[in-house]
Amino acid sequence: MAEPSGGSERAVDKDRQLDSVRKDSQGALSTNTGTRVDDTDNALQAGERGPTLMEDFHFREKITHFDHERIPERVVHARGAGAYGYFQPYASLSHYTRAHFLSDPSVRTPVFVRFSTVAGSRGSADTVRDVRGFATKFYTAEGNFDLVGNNIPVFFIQDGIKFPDFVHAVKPEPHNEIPQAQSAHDTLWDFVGLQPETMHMMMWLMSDRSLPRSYRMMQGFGVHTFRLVDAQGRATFVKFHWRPLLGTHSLVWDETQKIAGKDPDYNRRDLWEAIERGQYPEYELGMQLIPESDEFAFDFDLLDATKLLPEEQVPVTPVGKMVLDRNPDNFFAETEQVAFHTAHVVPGIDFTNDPLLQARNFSYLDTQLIRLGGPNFQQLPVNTPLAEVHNNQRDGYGQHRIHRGQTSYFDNSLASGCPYLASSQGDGAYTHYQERVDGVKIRKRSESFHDHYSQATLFYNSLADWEREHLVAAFQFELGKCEHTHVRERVVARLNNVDHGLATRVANGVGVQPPAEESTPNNGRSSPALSQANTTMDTINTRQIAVLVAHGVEAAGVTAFQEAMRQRGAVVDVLAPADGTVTTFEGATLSVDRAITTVASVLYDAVVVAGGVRSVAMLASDGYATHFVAEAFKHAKPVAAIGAGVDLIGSLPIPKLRMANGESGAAVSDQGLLTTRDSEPGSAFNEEFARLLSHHRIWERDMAPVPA
Ligand code: HDE
Repeated sequence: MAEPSGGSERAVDKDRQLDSVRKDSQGALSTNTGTRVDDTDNALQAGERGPTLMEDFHFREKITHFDHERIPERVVHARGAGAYGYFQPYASLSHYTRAHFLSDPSVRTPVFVRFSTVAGSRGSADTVRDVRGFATKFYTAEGNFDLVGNNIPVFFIQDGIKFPDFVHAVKPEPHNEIPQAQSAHDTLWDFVGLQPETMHMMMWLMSDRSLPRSYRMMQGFGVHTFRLVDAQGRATFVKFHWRPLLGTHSLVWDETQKIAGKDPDYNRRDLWEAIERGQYPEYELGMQLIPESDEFAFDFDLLDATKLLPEEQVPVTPVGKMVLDRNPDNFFAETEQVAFHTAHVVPGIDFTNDPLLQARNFSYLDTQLIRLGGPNFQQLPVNTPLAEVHNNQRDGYGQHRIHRGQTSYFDNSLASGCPYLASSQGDGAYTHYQERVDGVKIRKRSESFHDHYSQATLFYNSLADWEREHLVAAFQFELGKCEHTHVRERVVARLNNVDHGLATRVANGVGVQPPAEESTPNNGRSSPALSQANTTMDTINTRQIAVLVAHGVEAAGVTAFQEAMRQRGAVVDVLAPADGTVTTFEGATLSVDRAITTVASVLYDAVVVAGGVRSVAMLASDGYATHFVAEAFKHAKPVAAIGAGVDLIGSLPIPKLRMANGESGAAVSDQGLLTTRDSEPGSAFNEEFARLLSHHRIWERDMAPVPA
């Protein structure tokens, strides 16, 4: 085999490959056979008011093509957003794996990533409570490698044979197709109550992990234990992790529900816009590496996908970085038609006997056949590998290749034996890891898969107080939506095995009898790495800040603040009661980015009320503006006021915190409320604002009393 070319050149190869199929809108209108068309608004008919004629081939072709535009949406993960980029390892991992793309730090491998929700249809809202898919296709020189992961490190079930049951339970109920993209309904919780193996994952689903602020701010996990195999055939178990460089951050539940109406494309738009602005999402790939000799060293089974491997036991080694730097040209052609498959592996990466992974290795190929209409889906441009493809597979729907020659079988002599068999050494052929397998045919779950609660408790214990509050509220919300009392009761009984206090609080919130006594004592174990309180909080890059202004605004303060935040990478929007410009206190004009009525506080990370007595008076009498600020406060966001803006905050129905008063220019910061009477706040104000924003939210603030 020719040595795969290395260096940064490779990252553009996929882009170059796609160039051959890109098509711009240009030239004269024509049919699909190239016949030019001079009228596409009026069908051919017999007389001005007569019937349409069969003869109108342009009409028939246009309508027929339209009638066939839709393909089946993915049975799960139907709603998604994708982007291209590249991956580059920090150093060679050749002592663990022979995979070429992990063996040379000078090799940049092109990637396509698709993020998704799971339960909703293609047109459902982005911010529903759900797991997020995080699927990466590496176009390596040795073939495509797909890492098809989620943003949660464990899964609902242990054996893939239960997947259709689980998905049927979480999807809209079959008799009335309600609710869309929601887990808060009877069938899911009925399933959960009857399947204790779901309990660990349900803790994650009820946590803030299922409400990511951005696809750029969530982790990714391969979930299963995989194998890395080196050139000598030695294996190491591995768990894959993606860590976003911006930190792992979430929205709050009330906010996500409102965003679902205000901007159903919230996460998709956020990804698209960040890439368009050149603020490329970045993720570090990490690996937990486990020697084969440690296969049985843990109190859970490495083959059980409902378990995670605590980082405190086996640290995550950072091995490389992925950058997403290009949006697709066409959603359907690329993001919809991309076909991931867990069995798309390259030499040096292999499977384990995790029964969930084994089932996936069947399902993903099968699903593409129905979704993409036949066996030639690998020829779709987004799926085409950069590695050369030669084999004797022929024909089928959508065959785009023109295979030449007389032979399509192996072994042959008429084509000099081509395509010939690759060797594992010189030609880099894939060889399966030689695992010894010995067993009787049996339908039985291993004893080592039987503990369903220890890690659910571990996760619960690891959460910060505010995360735990959110989790309790989520359980109460979801079970509170269930019509059947016995469904609520059974889940509460399961929770009693996780933590008695948790079960009691949930029971009290949903009107069922709390368990009289604890069934399993809390094991007291925790893993700090599982809490989002311990994530990266050192940047405000790409954060969205709203500055509220009206006529009479003291603009000097606004402009200086804007500049200071932009230098730190944040996006600052000036919002006013109407679009266009406002006349400033200084007599100049200030451009308005958006009218307040066209956006909402839930679309921003922080809000600032600008100074200027007239401006503030106008904003204070505008219900949209006051609601905007109160709501941002309710959602624990940094809220700041400059000069007379402080008076607007004082008039709101929010808890009374300490605020700047009198004529003193000094800024006062209290639980994320930052105020200064100075109409041109200085660098100390800006520093403090950036610090608050880098912490994402101010969780110690009491959000409950705010009526917004
Ligand atoms: Fe999937 N899953 N899955 N899944 N999954 C699909 O494949 C399936 C599982 C995941 O952006 C489907 O092409 C089974 C775990 C992602 O295109 C389907 C089982 C994890 C995506 C399928 C699982 C995932 C899918 C639907 C249990 C995290 C979206 C369309 C054995 C590690 C990929 C498609 C994209 C998509 C089957 C469990 C992640 C039907 C049978 C565990 C990110 O093949």
